[in-house]
Amino acid sequence: MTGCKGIKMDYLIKKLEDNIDLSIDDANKLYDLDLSVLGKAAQKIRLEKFGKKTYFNINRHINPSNICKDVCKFCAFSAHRKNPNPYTLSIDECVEIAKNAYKKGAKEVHVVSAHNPEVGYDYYMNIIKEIRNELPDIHIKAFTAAEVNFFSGLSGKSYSEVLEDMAKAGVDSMPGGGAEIFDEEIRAKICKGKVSSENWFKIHEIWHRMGKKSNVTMLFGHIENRIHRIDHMLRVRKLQEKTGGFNAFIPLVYQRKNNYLNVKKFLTGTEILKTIAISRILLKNVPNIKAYWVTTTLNLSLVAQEYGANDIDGTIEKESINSAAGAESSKGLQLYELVSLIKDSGFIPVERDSLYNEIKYY
Ligand code: V47
Repeated sequence: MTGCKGIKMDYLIKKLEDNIDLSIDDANKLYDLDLSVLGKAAQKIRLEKFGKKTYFNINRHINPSNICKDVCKFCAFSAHRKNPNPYTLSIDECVEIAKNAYKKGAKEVHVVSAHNPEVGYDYYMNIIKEIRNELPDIHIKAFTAAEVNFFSGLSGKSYSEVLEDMAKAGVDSMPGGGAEIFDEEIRAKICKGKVSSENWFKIHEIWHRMGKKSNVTMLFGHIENRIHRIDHMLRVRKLQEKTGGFNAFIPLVYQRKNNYLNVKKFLTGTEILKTIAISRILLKNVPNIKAYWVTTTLNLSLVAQEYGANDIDGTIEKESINSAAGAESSKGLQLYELVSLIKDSGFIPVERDSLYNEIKYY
């Protein structure tokens, strides 16, 4: 059997069939395989781990400010020439949003902010403390490694001290943002000055060693190539071998509007599905692969359930970061919609909590 480029790939397919962990060289050849071959191998792993269950949660995103000291070229959310609407929510406003979401059934708030130096370190910690005071049961998933790095600079505290403060304030787990693409050259071109790849991993490693869980994302479909994506996944695999602290890998499809990257090419659906399938194959040690419907689109995330993905994130209620760049996600999704879409595509919708404990089968 051959791959897309006519390269003899029988030995690689055999390794996939035998579920053998792949070397860097083999991993770099995966994209040359046909989508159907990758899909079959990824789906085998997904079905063994989860059967036909697809996870989602009922959550609410809160973005306290869009004023940012960083200048990531792909970002349409932070206030700049293409998005001239700066805002900073008060702590009370953040708490009110969380309380309203909780009343409507949200079990998680996902708090991520732009890096606004004007409001000070205590503002960020107090948002968490106040939400925790008002809502002792809600899961607070908050602050990416990029924010931890920013908080460290702002306060003069070490990463460990910032992470301890976050945990004391009430953060339960960390989201996977700020990972972008780990290759240092590409990173310098798209988000110079942001947390380095090395420090992104350092922060997650410290968090994991505190007994906490986190996620990891990968922003793709911009100026990176396939080798950079494989390298990104293998770096994740390596830390996971050491700590086991990642809950989910989340490939984020780059959205092109209102930002300064000026990418002309479009990713095909095949390339997106191949990337999801490859992540399932290479990251056997990360339990969950999330096809985040916001950037994958709803339709393709439903298809991705057949290519290794077992999670499609949640109802979200209000989404600001990706919708600013063109994603159709500003108002989130209704629970009944999410459930019936998963059911109609032949899978079993299972509401999970933020740590992937099952809450309800639909
Ligand atoms: O780090 C910014 C990305 C991320 C664009 O952990 C963009 O459960 C696409 O990390 N096109 C923040 N993506 C969102 C995030 C996340 C989302 C959902 C779930 C979880 C989780 C984490 O959004 C940023 C950046 O990589 N982003 N701009 C854009 N134009």
